Amino acid sequence: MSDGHQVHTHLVGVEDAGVPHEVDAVVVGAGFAGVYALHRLRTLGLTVQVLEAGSDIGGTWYHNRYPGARCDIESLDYSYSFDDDLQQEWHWTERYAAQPELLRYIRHVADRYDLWRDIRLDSRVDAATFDEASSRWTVRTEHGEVFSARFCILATGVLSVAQVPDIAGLESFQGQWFHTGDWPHEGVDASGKRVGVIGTGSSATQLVPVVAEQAGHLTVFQRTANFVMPAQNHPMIEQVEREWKAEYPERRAKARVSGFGHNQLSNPKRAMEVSPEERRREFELRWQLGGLYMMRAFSDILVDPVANEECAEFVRGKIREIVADPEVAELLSPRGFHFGTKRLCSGTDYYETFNRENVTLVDVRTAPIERITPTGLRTTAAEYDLDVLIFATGFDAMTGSMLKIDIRGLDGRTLREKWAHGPRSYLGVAPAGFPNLFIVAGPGSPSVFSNMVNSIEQHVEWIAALIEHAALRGARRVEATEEAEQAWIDHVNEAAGRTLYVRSPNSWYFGANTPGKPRVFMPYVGGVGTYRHLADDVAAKDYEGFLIS
Ligand code: NA7
Repeated sequence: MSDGHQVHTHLVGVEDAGVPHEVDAVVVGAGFAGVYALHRLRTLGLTVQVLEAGSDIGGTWYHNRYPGARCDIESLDYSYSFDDDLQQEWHWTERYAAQPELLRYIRHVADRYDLWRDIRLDSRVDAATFDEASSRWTVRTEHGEVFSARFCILATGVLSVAQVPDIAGLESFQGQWFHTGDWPHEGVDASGKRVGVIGTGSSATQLVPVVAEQAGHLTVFQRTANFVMPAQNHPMIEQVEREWKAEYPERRAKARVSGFGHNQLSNPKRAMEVSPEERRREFELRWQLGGLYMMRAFSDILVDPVANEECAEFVRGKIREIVADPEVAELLSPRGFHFGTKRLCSGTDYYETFNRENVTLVDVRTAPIERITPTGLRTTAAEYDLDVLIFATGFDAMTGSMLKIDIRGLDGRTLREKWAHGPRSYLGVAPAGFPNLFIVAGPGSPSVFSNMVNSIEQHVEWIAALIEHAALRGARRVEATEEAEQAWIDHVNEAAGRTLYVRSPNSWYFGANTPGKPRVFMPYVGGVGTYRHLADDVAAKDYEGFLIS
């Protein structure tokens, strides 16, 4: 592994400050999206500067280092497809790669395609302004570096702004506290300690079983029980890898036109058209396949409340089978929202962990957290002494990373003003009023409803093609129209309206976990294949809905 990137990570010297570096495109963020955007735009002959806030590339897989962190899409799917040599050469050691392996992979990609020299680390972007006279973006970092670029590409990630809830007394806590999305590099020694975890989403459900093994005692503070599928993770099976790699062209093609951008088996049948025995068999099969496969047990799981409840009850039955104490099993059983409408979790031994002597589940819905104390945490019902407190409390999802930047488009209007009532953009890619600005895999696109790497590749390639198209026409400005944007928003809402998501608005898909955020359903649920088709159709019609001048 080359460490060549360090050569390019210098903080700007005083002599650089304020003098714009001219490039064709600035890419903000060096996760999977930013790294590929750099590679792709470079192949067009563009000069590109990637600006990354973190001290390494990897985005999500750089920051989320908590024990147990791994992806919930099989790695043979959750990986770049743009170069067959890359996908043939790389060997994943597990069915679902853990965070360190994903980080190694993305660093390997940067090495392999000589990307480090155009990536600046420790360079958080805090402002981007469109200049109408030159049709260029001026992008500033927190250190005062200034870049002038024709195009600005936001590859800032959808789950990258960690949220610590505003609970009174945190500053008084004498133990150590951490957020899963900002985990210390040296790790956290929980051995023998009294550990508390707040939250029971994807991060917590991966972390809890691992920490339970080390901690003296672990207390899990649960506000909402989630559906947690067994990941059924295991070391990579040689034959699976061989077959998958032999079939890569077909498998990638299938993923691109599928609903969610991967190769998971979808059952086209409706749940209630089959017998109770067949339904149970199918749910059981999905439980054994593990991870997110349950979402595709029947075609109407996310549409028909009756089908959905059948699935939910099957999972609750599993919880009752696994968890020895019936009261704990009931507390762990999700109720009050439809299966899958809060992000489905995929973990290993999550429910089993609550059979351990050193693990306690505390319901903070009926007895909410009152405050953090110097020695631990107090709910309205009891006090808990803790040495370590872990916030697995999620992110300001989908828009947070963009709205942290002072982005100004036409007439000095900020993105924050434009998105005051929820994110708006054409195809989830281009906000009207912000020429030459593109968003990768953000709100209004399949994004978190898909295999992110697949959606990232689709977006980056589509954006690159649009930039190339503009360049061939000698254009300096590419801009979505308000009408096209509105029609797209209508379509996004109409697609969501056909599903059960809109009936369970208490999720980060709606921004419900972030105080003061507008409650708007953000991702596009029409399907990855449909989205690709619609985006390609726009391109085929000479980028209908864009003004290119
Ligand atoms: P999530 O899925 O947003 O989960 C956060 C959890 O933290 C969830 O259980 C919340 O309960 C809980 N939470 C948040 N604030 C509080 C307070 N104040 N008190 C008690 N409990 C709280 O974040 P993750 O990091 O697990 O996962 C994010 C995504 O990453 C995931 O969906 C995957 O796509 C990958 P709530 O449900 O709001 O009642």
